[in-house]
Amino acid sequence: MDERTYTADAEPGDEATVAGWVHEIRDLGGIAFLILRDTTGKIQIKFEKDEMDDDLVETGLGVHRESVIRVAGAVEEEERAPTGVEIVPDSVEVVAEADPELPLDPSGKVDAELPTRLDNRTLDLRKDEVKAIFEIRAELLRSVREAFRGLGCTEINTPKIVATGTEGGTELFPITYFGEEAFMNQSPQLFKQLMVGSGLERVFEIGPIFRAEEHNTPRHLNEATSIDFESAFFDESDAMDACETVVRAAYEGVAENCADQLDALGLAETFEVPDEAFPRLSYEEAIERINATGELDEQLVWGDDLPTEGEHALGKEMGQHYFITEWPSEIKPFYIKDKDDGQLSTGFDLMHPSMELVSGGQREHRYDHLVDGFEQQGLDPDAFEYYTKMFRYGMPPHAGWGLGGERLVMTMLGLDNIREAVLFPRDRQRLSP
Ligand code: ATP
Ligand code: AMO
Repeated sequence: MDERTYTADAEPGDEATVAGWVHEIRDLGGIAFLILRDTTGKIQIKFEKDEMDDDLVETGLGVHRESVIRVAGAVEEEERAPTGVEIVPDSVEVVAEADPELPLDPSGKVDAELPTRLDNRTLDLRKDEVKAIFEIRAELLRSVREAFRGLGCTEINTPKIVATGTEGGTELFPITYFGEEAFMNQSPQLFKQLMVGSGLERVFEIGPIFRAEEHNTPRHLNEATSIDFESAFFDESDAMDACETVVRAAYEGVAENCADQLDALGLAETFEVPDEAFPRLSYEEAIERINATGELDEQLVWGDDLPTEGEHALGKEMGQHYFITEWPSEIKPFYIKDKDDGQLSTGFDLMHPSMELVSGGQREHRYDHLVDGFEQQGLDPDAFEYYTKMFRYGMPPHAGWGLGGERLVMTMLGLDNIREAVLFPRDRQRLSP
């Protein structure tokens, strides 16, 4: 068992045994300081050379930076120490020696490029500002789960190895499954829909999605974390309400419980929980407003998808999260229900000023319309029989959405690359570690 004293818990007057990483050694001659780091912070170990056993001084000061050591001694108050206390050691034990040459400098004094950092994530996460991202990510997911619980959802897990894709055929990763062609799932879409017709009715899933995205961009991953929601008897407006609740809860959780991490990222002063309701803009209004900014070379026309520059131009104007609703049916997937069976769909996106965060909508729950939709999208309904069949046995009207977990972290913290929000990102160049 872990019987050490965490550095943050060491109180003057205590006898403490601390263990952690050698952050820094400062040798001033007769006196030397070793700064020891653990997950809770740092503590100063003082070596007074003339007054201490030579072996102890030699072990403590001879160890390479980033080695793991265990130190036992008396905790004393010391104003000049970085945290106001220091340890005068009785014993120093080297638990795991580090090589003298490190591939990156966890003290952050020497900058490293992102690929070097991703190749050496263990060392990279010894830096407070990098560790903070993943502590915030964990808190965000915890808050999101709690919000879903407040909405009366059941958490589900659906298969990641599947027989068919749903979000467009080109982005699938094929695999071989006992001699048969199979794919890594792009979205829990069809499975979560099947669950609203089950006894569960309202569900969420937080899990990986796999997309063979061709492009290499700062906001796409080939393996991402999707936060999915689906509820029976919801329309798109109810789904947007739930989406707003969950996104706001993520911000609130981080604001409440991650003060130190926000501080490490330099965000303590600027971090804000979105307080206003997210405006809902129709697709038509959105393209009109983008055209009016004059930032695009070519004017958008009805039916165009929003180009990245268009999203940015509109995002700058909106200055906060906002929904785009009433998308043309023709550019939304087959499972999205049309509004009054017309040209407009119930599909919506939630936008952050810098990028899309969420897609969702009310779903087509009528069997005949659903099967027609497959054919119109060039998909073979027979391949999806496991799904369509259930729409013949009592499938209620329903709605839901999918939120990109890494994009939520990225936009919340103003990270400039989505890879910063993943421990071991998968992209076109990166399959290991
Ligand atoms: P020398 O043997 O070289 O004369 P010394 O043991 O007399 O060194 P000090 O003069 O006590 O060393 O301290 C050297 C430097 O370390 C000074 O700048 C002092 O302010 C700083 N210092 C001393 N003790 C501490 C401490 N416990 N925490 C932080 N800084 C300290
Ligand atoms: P969509 O394909 O828009 O919708 O995905 C939903 C959200 O997931 C995130 N996302 C990604 N994040 C990082 N890298 C990627 N390659 C990536 N692809 C998607 C985005 C996006 O907004 N089934 C629907 C959701 C639904 O209707 O419920 C779907 O998957 O933040």
